[in-house]
Amino acid sequence: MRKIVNPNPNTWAELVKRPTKNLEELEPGILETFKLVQEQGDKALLQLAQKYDGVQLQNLLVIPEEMASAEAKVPQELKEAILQAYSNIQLFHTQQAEPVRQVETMNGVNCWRKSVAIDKVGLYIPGGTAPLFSTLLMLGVPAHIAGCREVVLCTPPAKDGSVHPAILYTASLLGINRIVKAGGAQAVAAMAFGTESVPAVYKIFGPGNQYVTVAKQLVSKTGVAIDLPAGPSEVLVMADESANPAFVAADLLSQAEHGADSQVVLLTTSEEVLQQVEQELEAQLRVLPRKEFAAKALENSLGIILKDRQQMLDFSNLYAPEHLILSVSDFEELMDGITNAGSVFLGHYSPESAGDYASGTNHTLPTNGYARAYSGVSLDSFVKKITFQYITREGLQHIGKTIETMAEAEGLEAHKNAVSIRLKELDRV
Ligand code: HSO
Ligand code: ZN
Repeated sequence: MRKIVNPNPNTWAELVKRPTKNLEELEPGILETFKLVQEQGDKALLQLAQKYDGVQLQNLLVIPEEMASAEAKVPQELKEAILQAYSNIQLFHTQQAEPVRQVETMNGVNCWRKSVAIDKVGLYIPGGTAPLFSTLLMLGVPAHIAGCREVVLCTPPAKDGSVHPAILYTASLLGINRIVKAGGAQAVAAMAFGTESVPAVYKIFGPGNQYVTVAKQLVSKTGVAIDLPAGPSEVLVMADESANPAFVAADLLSQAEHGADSQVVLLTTSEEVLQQVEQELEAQLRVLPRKEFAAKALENSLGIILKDRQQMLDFSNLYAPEHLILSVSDFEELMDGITNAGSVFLGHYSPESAGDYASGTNHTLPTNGYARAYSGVSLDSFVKKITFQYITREGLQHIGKTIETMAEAEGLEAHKNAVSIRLKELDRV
């Protein structure tokens, strides 16, 4: 962890920059993959599973027998945990539904807005070093509440052609029955363009490696929506003297273990706190199974001493962390000053892991400073909001003149006429 003491505020803009990678060089290969999937559909997916996942698949889609046997492989304790998390996430996201409110802006001019599910969505769940069935809950629960008619799930198969049982168990809870054994850019292509087995969807969700990220960006240029511009995970912790250094170190490591490119930041006003956290980091890191990733991530990470709480808040708002933990005694005084963050964890007993798994909030969040302008995934991400209006005869008589005047001033005669022609008819009767 790079230690920085009282950095001059005019250096902050540099400090909050994430270590970025240039991913443009991946584009040609990904476009090749797209072409293959567009031309050969399922056949391309099977071929690419062989090439990238090292597996000769018997079937591209998970079959009911695989679903049934997965259920038996998930330990009871894990099932119960998944059910508890499901229930909390469901409760929190159900409350996000927006009621239809009809507004009469003028006499006889009625406007309202209605949320309508995105008909077809695609969820990508990475395989690789960790089977993120928790991410499937975070995407599948709001998709289910929104009422998306077609939900496809793509996830790369293991070497033996299987999909992790916890992913299949979670999918069955969510009623997702089209599970495609495909990963990487080819999975994104399949969901964007469609194949014999994979319906083309309107929006693609989910994290992934660099290939998946670039593939999502590329298909988004063709009119398929994507959830968020994804980047490596990050957490920023503000800690004061009341913080427990072991807790703080554990929180920092919980993000650092995601990957070598994760970034964690500690802000404190106390030299002593920083020192103690550093000691704890060392001790806890040593025994972590994923210590290689975490150690690499810590190399890109920052421990910063600032003058006071206001500076901590200002720095954090500039950084716009995906996750923000306030390990301070008076978080109530700080929390209203937070303007940029994906998800916030208050006090000493709200670890980020709670939001990652089970408290109810969503863990698909804006990284890389996108929290300045983007929100995390929520029920809103799975619906479009359609506006309606109904204008009565009297309504048009009330509002007509305003429209005519504005249309005329913009030089748009046909617009004006669409009102005038009706007003004339109303005058006649
Ligand atoms: N912290 C990750 C989500 C996750 N953590 C899944 C554990 N499993 C999102 O930034
Ligand atoms: Zn996490």
